[in-house]
Amino acid sequence: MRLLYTPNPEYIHKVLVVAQEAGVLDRIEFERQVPFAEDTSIQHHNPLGKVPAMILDNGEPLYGGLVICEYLDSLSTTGRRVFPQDDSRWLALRQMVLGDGMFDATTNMRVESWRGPEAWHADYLSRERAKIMRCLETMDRDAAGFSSEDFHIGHICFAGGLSYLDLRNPVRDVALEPGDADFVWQTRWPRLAAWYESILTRPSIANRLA
Ligand SMILES: N[C@@H](CCC(=O)N[C@@H](CS)C(=O)NCC(=O)O)C(=O)O
Repeated sequence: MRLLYTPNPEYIHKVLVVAQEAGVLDRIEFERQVPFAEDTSIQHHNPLGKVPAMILDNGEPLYGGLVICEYLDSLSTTGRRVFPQDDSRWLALRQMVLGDGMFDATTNMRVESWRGPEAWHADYLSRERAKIMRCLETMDRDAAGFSSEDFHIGHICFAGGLSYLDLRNPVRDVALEPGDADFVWQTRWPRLAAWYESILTRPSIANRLA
């Protein structure tokens, strides 16, 4: 199978973490694609023009990062599943959407900020900023219930979203509200930050590939 993605070891790619947890990393051929580059061909496989996208061994495309994650998990050779199949599934999936949704809001804020301040849609930026803040608040509350044995797709998406926010930090760069120019999420949500620090040592998370 072939994975179209944008390599960047500076943040945590959820699909790569799941592939490692499932023991299927060596079955994947990697293809670098940059969605906003002129020469990208992602749209031939994914009409949405987004990475990650995957071409399965039978030639069928699969897209949506979370769908690719669930597919890779279904191939697991390790006896471990990061998509729980029991009643804990719904909390894990809700947390998956929360972490991934924060990633999306961070991307939206960053892409809008490319226009330059004179062309910004301040109301749009403000809406995306508020989503990031509410997600962090909710993730911090959720982190209070995490135990060191737990590891599922929700944790992977929290780690992916937080690492991306660390890398891009559009809240700081756009600086809409007082205090945003120094925005560091770890200062405001130390409990979430402590959990994040602990998860960074897990081999599938520590090994950033790319
Ligand atoms: N949460 C989504 C994120 C996908 C996503 O937004 N990827 C960005 C990475 S920059 C992209 O390809 N954007 C291109 C576009 O929106 O046209 C997923 O996992 O599928």
